Formats: sequence, structure tokens, C-alpha cells
Amino acid sequence: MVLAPGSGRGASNRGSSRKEGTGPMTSAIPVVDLEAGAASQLDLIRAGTEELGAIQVVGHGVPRDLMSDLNRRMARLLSLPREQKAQLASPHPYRGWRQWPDDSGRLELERFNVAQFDAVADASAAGVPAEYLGLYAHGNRWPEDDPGLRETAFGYMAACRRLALRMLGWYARAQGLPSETFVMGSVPHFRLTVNDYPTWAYPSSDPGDKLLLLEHADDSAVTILAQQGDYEGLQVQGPDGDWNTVPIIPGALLVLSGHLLTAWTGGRLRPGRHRVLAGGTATRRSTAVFVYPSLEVVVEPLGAFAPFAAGPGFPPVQVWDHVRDRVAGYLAEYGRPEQVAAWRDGTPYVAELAEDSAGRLRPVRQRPGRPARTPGRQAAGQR
Ligand SMILES: O=C(O)CCC(=O)C(=O)O
Ligand SMILES: [Fe+2]
Repeated sequence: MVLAPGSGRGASNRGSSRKEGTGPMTSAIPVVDLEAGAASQLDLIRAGTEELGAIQVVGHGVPRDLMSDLNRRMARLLSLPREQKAQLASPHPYRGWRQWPDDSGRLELERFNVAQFDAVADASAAGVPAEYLGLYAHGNRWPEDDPGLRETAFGYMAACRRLALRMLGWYARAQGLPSETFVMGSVPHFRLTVNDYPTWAYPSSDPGDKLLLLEHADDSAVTILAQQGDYEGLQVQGPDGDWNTVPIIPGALLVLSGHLLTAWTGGRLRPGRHRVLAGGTATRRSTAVFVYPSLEVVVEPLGAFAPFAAGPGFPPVQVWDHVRDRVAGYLAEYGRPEQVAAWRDGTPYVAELAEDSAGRLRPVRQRPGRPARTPGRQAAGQR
């Protein structure tokens, strides 16, 4: 049972199925090239943000070598033997490594999560006020055998945060507003999640009918998402409830609008509702950086969006209040007793998996002298 880390409540993996919203599978996500000058693409940006809450960007300024370096390191980490990865488990559902089985114990998703700061002292040094420091009480978990991962991950998060702020500037301009409209505050909040989905190849189940991550919208302002794999598993919902496949465009990043952007705009910019289908012949990975305004910022419909904000739909919310209770809320709604106990006792949590679950056995060890496996092609090891 998974609550996606960037999701609102209710985005559980429980009972995953592809039943709802079975409209035509189209591919209507706009692709914007920031190098070509976003000013000439404001119509595309407006359509993408008003109708879908999703835009693919190229020419985005996040260095390709940084993206591939992070991807390579994460692929390596996630293909390690399970007992080695378990060393990186945390009591906190959104720190370090964790496997997320469905109700029958079959692995649906494996994650490596990184917070913006390694520890309370780092957050304090960066100017996070004392009253919010508890957010970082559970430190990041880094593998000892890849000391470069930390710097790569932090570099990538910083590049995505810059992109997020740039995109918000363009989103404002596409509405005819100044690019500084969405004020992110002194220390914009962000975090990183790498999702690794197994292939779904059990004798009794049809992968074509399986969702590995249920429909949800992220709770961020925007999320910057990169996807890797050998099939297009991510879909974004359109205004008519139809599902739009997000094509894998090498080097492109998907920018998803989250609930906070919708609240800021009184509903004018819809949240990008998305879900992940099973498929492919290799594990699928995605790397998400969830970007929020600074914790002290209060998000409420801005004056320019007042005409859209009729009714009680968007009460003011401080970002701190929006993020502080995510773990408690998740555990109250979906937590299994052993998960709740691990959180309460401060012990790292490693989920039980069913006998036949993917992700249970050690991956096949590489023989010396053989080239490294292609990232994402560790499906055999997941059985
Ligand atoms: O795997 C994906 O493409 C989407 C992941 C996602 O929605 C999330 O982590 O919130
Ligand atoms: Fe998401």
C-alpha cells in the first residue's frame, strides 16, 4: 500500500487496477524547448498548465551528464543485493531505501528518497528556522560504497529547483502576469525520490491490467520528473478523464503541476494527475524532485486568480503545515502495524515480501570481467 510521496491522501496502491478513466490513449503533452525561447511558446505552456498540469521540457539547463551520472549511480544502488540495500533503510518512510509491496506482499515499487538536508545542523546552517528543523530529524541514508552519490544527488536537486523556479516564471507569463508572481520564499523546500518499478510477470496476473502507482497529483508546487525504461508507463489525465501517455524523450524532463500551484491559482492551473502502468521487460525507473515554496510561505489564491477561486476550495495553507504531518497522515491511513511500530520505535523498516515477489532474491551477481548491465535491465535479478 503506497501513498506516493508527492501525493495527496488516497493515492494508495491498494487494489491497483486500470479500470477508471479508460478513455483513448493519446499523447497530448506539450513539449517546450526553453533554449528556443519560451516566450514564443507561451500558448503551449498555457495549454499544458491549464488543461493537463504537465509539460515536457527540453533545453532545460539541467546538465545531461549530471542526469546520466545520477541515473547510473541509482541504477547501481537499486540493483544491489536486498540485504545490502536494507542497510539504507530508515524508520522514516521518505528517507533512504524502502520496498513497497501490495496487500499480497508482491513488490510494486522500490524507492530511494533523499531530503533537502542531510541533518538538522545542515538545515539550520542554510537558514531554516528552528521551529521547522524537526523535519530533518531523520537523516539521509547514503551508501558507503558510492561516496560520489551524495554530491551528484544534491547537484541534481539544485538544478531541478532552479528549473522549477524558471518554469513558474513562464507559467505566470503565460497567464499575462509578471514572472515573479509565484514567490517561493527564502529557502524553497524540495526532496528527491527515485522510483524503481519491477516488471509484472506473475503467471496468474495480466500486466496490461496492473497499475504500479495509483492515480494521484503531487502535493508540491511543481515536480520535475525524469523517466527511464523500455516502455512508456506514465500517464497524465486530461480534462475529459482521458489518459495521455508521457512519451520517453531522451533528455527531456516532465514538469508536473502540484496541488500548491493549483491552490495559488484558485484552480486555474490544474494539478497534473498521473499514474504508472506495469509493463516492459526491465524495471522502470523515474527520478522526481518535488519543489515547494519555503516552509514559511502561505499559499492561497493570488489576487490575479481571484475570479477563479470562488467558493471555499482553497483555504490559505502554510507550506510547513502542508508538509509536517505527511508521515503521520500516511501511517494513520495506510501504515501496516510493523511500519507504524518502526516509526514509533525509530527502527529501520524493511517490508516483508511474498515468496514469489519480485525484489526478494539477490540479483544475479556480475561475473568479473563482464561489462556492467545496462541501467534498468536488472529484471532477472528482481525475481
Ligand atoms: O514513476 C513515475 O513516472 C511517477 C512517480 C510519481 O508519480 C511520484 O513519485 O510521485
Ligand atoms: Fe507523483
